[in-house]
Amino acid sequence: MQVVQADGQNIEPVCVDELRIGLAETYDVIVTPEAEVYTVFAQSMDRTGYACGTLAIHPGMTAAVPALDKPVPLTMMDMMGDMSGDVRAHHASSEYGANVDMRVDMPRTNLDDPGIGLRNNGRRVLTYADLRSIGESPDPREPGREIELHLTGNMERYSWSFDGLEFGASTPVHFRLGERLRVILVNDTMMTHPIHLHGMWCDLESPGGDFQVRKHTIIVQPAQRVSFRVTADAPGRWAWHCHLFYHMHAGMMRVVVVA
Ligand SMILES: [Cu+2]
Repeated sequence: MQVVQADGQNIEPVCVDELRIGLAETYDVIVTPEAEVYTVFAQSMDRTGYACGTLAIHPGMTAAVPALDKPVPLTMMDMMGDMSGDVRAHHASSEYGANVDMRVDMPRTNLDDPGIGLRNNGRRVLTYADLRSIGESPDPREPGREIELHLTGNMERYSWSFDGLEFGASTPVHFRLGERLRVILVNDTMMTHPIHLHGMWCDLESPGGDFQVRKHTIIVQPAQRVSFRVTADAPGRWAWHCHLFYHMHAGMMRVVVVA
């Protein structure tokens, strides 16, 4: 597959065998058939089920359907981050409470990780390091300030939150209309969260802080730190949340006010 768009935005084409799609993410791919019939196969991340379709030159043709991959346990990197790295996280005081059962002190910043269950599987798997918007940064201004939020939870209580504050206990995040700011997300949990910002684009940065790709939903892997730039060009109140419904509903949601 040649991936040509991410979240509806043109990217430098990249060829892969497989890609992970977080809830709300979209990818557009071009397939150039070399055989007459293919199975397009999509398995859930927990490997309990799949959907598949057939791409063929004539109706009624079928191709082999692969077996589900085996579930893979988390690694130390998924729980501890990068212990040899030099990025240290600072945790808000609200992260020290019953809503949070885990904090990552040394998050990893690598974007070239295909994620849990997709590492070293013999296939060419898309990673965020492969995604490059075509052209220059849509807003070349340097960010005027930074906002850091941590993705938090307590697995046993099934509580999910930002900075340890469930939605009902939180206050809005304020963006100033017209500003360019940097948002840093640190995942203090062992789950993979697709974080969706309404109303404005997220311009994902490389680990070195260079503009890489424009998206509206950014997967944050366990123990990972990502940063992106936002141009606050949409006045109003916007939802910002994990797109896994069970997480959003349990509290991993904030209101962003742009004014
Ligand atoms: Cu989530």
